[in-house]
Amino acid sequence: MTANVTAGTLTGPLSPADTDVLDRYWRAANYLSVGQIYLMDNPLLTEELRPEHIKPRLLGHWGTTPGLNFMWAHLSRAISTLDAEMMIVIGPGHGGPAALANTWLEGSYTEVYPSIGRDSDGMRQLFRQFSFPGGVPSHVAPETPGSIHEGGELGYSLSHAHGAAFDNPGLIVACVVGDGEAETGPLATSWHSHRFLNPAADGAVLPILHLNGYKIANPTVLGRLPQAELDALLRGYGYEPAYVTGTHGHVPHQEMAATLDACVARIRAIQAEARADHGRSGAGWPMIVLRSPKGWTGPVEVDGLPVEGTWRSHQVPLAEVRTNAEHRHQLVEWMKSYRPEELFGPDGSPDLDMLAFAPSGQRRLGSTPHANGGVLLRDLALPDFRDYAQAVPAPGATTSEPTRVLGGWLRDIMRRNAVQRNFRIFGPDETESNRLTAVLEATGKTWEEAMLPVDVNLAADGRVMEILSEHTCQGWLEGYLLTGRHGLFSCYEAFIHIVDSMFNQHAKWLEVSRKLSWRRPVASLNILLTSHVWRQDHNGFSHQDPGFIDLVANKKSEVIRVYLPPDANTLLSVADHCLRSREYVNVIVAGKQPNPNWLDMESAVLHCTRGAGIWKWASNDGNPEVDADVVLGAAGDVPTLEVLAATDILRQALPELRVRVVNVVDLMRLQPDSEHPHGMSDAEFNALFPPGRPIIFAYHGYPWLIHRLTYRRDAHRDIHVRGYTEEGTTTTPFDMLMMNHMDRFHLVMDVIDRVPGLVERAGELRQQMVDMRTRARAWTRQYGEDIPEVRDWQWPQPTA
Ligand SMILES: Cc1ncc(C[n+]2csc(CCOP(=O)(O)OP(=O)(O)O)c2C)c(N)n1
Ligand SMILES: [Mg+2]
Repeated sequence: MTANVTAGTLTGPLSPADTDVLDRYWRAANYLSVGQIYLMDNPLLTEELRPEHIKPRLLGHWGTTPGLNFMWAHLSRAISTLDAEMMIVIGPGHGGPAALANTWLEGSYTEVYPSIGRDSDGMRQLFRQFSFPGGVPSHVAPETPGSIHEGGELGYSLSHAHGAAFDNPGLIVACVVGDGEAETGPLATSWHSHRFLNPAADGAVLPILHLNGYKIANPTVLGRLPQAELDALLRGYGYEPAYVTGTHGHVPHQEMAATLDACVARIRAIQAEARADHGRSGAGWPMIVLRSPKGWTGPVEVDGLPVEGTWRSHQVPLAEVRTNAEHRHQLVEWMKSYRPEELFGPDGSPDLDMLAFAPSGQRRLGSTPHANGGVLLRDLALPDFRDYAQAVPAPGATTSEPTRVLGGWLRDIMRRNAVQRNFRIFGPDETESNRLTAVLEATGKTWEEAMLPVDVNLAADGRVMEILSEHTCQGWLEGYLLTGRHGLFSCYEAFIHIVDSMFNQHAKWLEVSRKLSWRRPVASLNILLTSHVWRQDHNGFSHQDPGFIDLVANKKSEVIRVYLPPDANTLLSVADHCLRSREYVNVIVAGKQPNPNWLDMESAVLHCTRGAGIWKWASNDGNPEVDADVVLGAAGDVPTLEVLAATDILRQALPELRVRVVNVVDLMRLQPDSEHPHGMSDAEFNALFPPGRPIIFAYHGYPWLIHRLTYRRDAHRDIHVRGYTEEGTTTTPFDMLMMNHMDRFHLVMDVIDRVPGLVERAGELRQQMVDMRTRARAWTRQYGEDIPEVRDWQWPQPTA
């Protein structure tokens, strides 16, 4: 696709008057951007620029900003003239001044922040607040209207943009990709995203590769590729690239306008074709490559060194404006080169003619409701999870694969929300491996490419999104949630670490958004971790890592929740809670292997509502006059089973020992109520874990986290935690437990060692435990599986 222009000519869709409007708008946005980086007073340069008008700390990123301003001006025109619904995702989010300048110009900003008016005082405040203590961040942050993407950490723009486009058939998401950003792993894989975008039912993404040639201090790989290689690369990714390369006068405007017109027409043609017969157009999606100088229109040279068009313009091209009169002079020249007198009235208000192409109302890029997804969010229609209850005639009497049970409920959520089209499940090729297979009875796995007879469960309009890129899954889901929909990411526990940093960024986004009254709450990010550390039977050490929970626990307590349901019914109850919640990251760790059902549904709901509790049926304390000698605590399905097996041994061998079993589903309950909204008061905590007697706590993950969460409790000195201590390999489930000293025999030994006076009485039992470990280990070595008395152990069942 080529625009109807050749470099150096003025032919194209724009009349001279149109070009003038666009150019003035662009100049205004550039003026406002420079002003934000430098000035805290004298916004219209009505007085001579003096040092006290200049910010003492010059912070921000100029280099990317003029290109972003150029795009915003042209996207606004396309929205208006083509009657298009668009939103923008800005990969190089360090160009915050651009988003702020444009939202102020188009009026979106003042609507959200009425104190920053569209007049000279508002302009002064707009400038002053930028990157200023108590002001607004330098990036396209949650504070910025029209944004779902901060861009502080580079790499997620395209996956966010696609997440926004899914199930939004009328929306075009313009996505600016930095040419440096394009070198990141997450961005590199996300070029494949359009292979999962259904032109019939989804919206479109229009990538705009911002080829300004440089990063902070280096050229970019894509910027230096020979044109033919760049073109081949992008075509290989399935795009039809259009190049906008003019840099002077009216040419870039004509090129960009013609190119955008053609791209939108192309998108509409692809969609119309697909929507007419639900077929797939053979042609690639359009994309734009904007090859422009970094720091375009900024100082050409500073202190004798080239700046415009080089990496030197990345941040603040004139670094000493306050102290260096020559720099100050250059700044004035630079700002005046935009001819502010043609752009703003004497009162500082933007000239209305210049806004001729700016859309109005919710069509403005800064006002699209899609970027404030909570406004559009509708509750999911959730089937009653109790209908999926596993029968539990007695604790441990039946067995289920928890995630398989969850899959049945998820299938029916898919069905009930098929018309709303606001629920998707994401995963890196693991939905079936994680045993959520039943969802595929309700929908397919999205696939837009060729299908072969050997393929199963693929569908062009599927709602299970599988790509072998945890980054892309996470990015898609974040984009989907932030635009007002619901979803679940299911992932092998060890590999969720791949998105550690994305989780961090999303949690930060939520933390800030919560404080902004105009941002409406979005659905929580639900992460189901299964195929977890203790049951990596097919794999081994590489697949054994429960550390994501530790990372999650670092984030502000307001936005994070961690659940470790011990069985199928508790998993259903927890999942229901999570899919109803807003503004959290919920992490659920649940096994997929056959696991005893401990709680009937009524008990499960009570237990999950409490978040932690004494399992009376497993305990033999409870008489108020003779309380527990020892508390056995558990968090996680496998630890729960081991604790119960250890309890069984203790109750048989030492019937006089009073054992209390406490199970924790909601890990954050362990924290004090001053630290986490779910935290227990000290009284509640002491009621479960009475101080002064040993607490042996078996935990799913790295043991230190339990200490971290409970260090303020009176009972802390009595808590002894067993967990995963980074001992792993491909071996049997019980051998894994023995390697990490969390097996039932070791837990019994811990009890004997910790309960005062017991070691003297229970020497023989202790020795038996040592021997049992030896026998169990030897059995695995001889027979390749766990010793039957461990494998077949059951919680004692009531005799009929
Ligand atoms: C993942 C990540 N790594 C490093 C950085 C630090 N950083 C900020 S901007 C930048 C250069 C970005 O270059 P590009 O994407 O080309 O943006 P532009 O040239 O438009 O400024 C870098 C490396 C970052 N923000 N995120
Ligand atoms: Mg760049």
